[in-house]
Amino acid sequence: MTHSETLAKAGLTEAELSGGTLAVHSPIDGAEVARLKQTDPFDMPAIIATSQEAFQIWRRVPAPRRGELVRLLGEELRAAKDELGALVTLETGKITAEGLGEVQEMIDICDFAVGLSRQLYGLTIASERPGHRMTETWHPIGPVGVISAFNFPVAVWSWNTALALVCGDPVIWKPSEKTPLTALACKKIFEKAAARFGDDAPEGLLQLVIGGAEVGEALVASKGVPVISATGSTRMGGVVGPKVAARWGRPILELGGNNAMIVAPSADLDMAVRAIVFSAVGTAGQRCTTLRRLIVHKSIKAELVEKLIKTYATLPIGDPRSKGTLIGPLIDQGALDAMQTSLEVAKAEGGTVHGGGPVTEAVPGGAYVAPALVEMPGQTDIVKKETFAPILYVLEYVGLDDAIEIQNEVPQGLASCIFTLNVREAETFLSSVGSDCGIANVNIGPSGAEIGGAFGGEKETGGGRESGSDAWKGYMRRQTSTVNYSAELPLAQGIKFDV
Ligand code: UN1
Repeated sequence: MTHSETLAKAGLTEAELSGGTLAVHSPIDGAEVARLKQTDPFDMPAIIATSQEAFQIWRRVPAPRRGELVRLLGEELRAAKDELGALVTLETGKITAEGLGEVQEMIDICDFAVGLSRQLYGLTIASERPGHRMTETWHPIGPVGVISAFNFPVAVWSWNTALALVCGDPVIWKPSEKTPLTALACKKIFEKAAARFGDDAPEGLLQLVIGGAEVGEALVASKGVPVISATGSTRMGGVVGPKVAARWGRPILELGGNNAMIVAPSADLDMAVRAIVFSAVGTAGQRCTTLRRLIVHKSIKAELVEKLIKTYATLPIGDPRSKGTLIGPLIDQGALDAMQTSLEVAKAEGGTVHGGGPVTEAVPGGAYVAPALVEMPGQTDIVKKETFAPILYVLEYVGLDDAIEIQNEVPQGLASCIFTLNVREAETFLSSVGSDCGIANVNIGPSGAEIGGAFGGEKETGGGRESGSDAWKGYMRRQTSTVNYSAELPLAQGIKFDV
């Protein structure tokens, strides 16, 4: 299918795709596929005001009814799955299965949010005073600004939006400048759901703003947007987080990862190899959860490295739309350059690099690259950095305590895992003295998390949680209420204050 056909099938019109200043390229072949009109930063106050007005209406709609809108969104996503998946592939370079998988993740979070819309449970709390009742209630908080990254251009938006909508909050979405087309398509899918929903979905419940830093900064700076959920680099989060906090907003940050796998002597190595390859080279190493460090027991290191080198040599790299391809292109030439620079630094720090070179014969115009396996003498500076590319550093350990120390000794804290058949090792890894990450798995790679769990991590990963579990609480305000149904006025803490 040509790029134009993919765009048309996803419902994007010629008029929408042209006449603007933001050039959009497909990483598949570098072709320019659109010139989008950008949001004028001057319009941001009005956009935020519209969102505030929508909030006044939406917060009054009962939560299960709000859930109905998300149910319809899930239905529309099911109907559009193939076309939207293909557009994700066109715009990010993900292979077809991963493009479709991303849309599936959107459908799944919609289902989750629909169930949630009949819950949003509060608490009753035992009061220390006679004739008193204490409760905790969750209320809508207001407009949520969603700043999303290129690598999961639509799933991460949907995690935030499905929850925000059932929680009673409108959304203003600023997608990555590298992936605005999938955002346009999602906006249209949302509008279909909203049209079916009826009149109680206010105008401006979902607004899309397209552009660069200035547009994002307007969201970040505005008191009219109480929650900013930002996904991207640690550098970006380091700017956004303090700015949001300084105006008393709530940042939900999902930033860089430097995810590791410990492979213990008892590990099922064939299973480990499959998990390593998917999580290290899948999405061309451009997931937040990508496996970047392999911490292998000394006794099995040589065997495992040999198996991996063999498997890496067979991996089909090329057009992500072609059947059988497992590794598509990097997002752009800049990503490829950054990868090559990191490999040079790794060499200078004593690393032995296997693979990792550009694959020029794949598709002209795209930044295709062979995944790299890099044996390192220790956890040097470059290993502690996240390079958003398929580089897997291999380190060696002897005792489990050392392995856990190596695993935790990086600034990031997103995903981690251990391959072992030894229950003591597995439980230690998951315990309070084990992995310090937001995600810790046993006999599963660090990537490809299900939507049902809370997603996010500690340290420079930003501390935010999105998606499942009780992440919805981040999109609501908590209210504690004490009701006195007695004829006395006892004070808490036994204080006497007779007037
Ligand atoms: C991301 O890379 O920002 O766990 C999100 C995973 C996916 C989500 C990744 N479910 O790999």
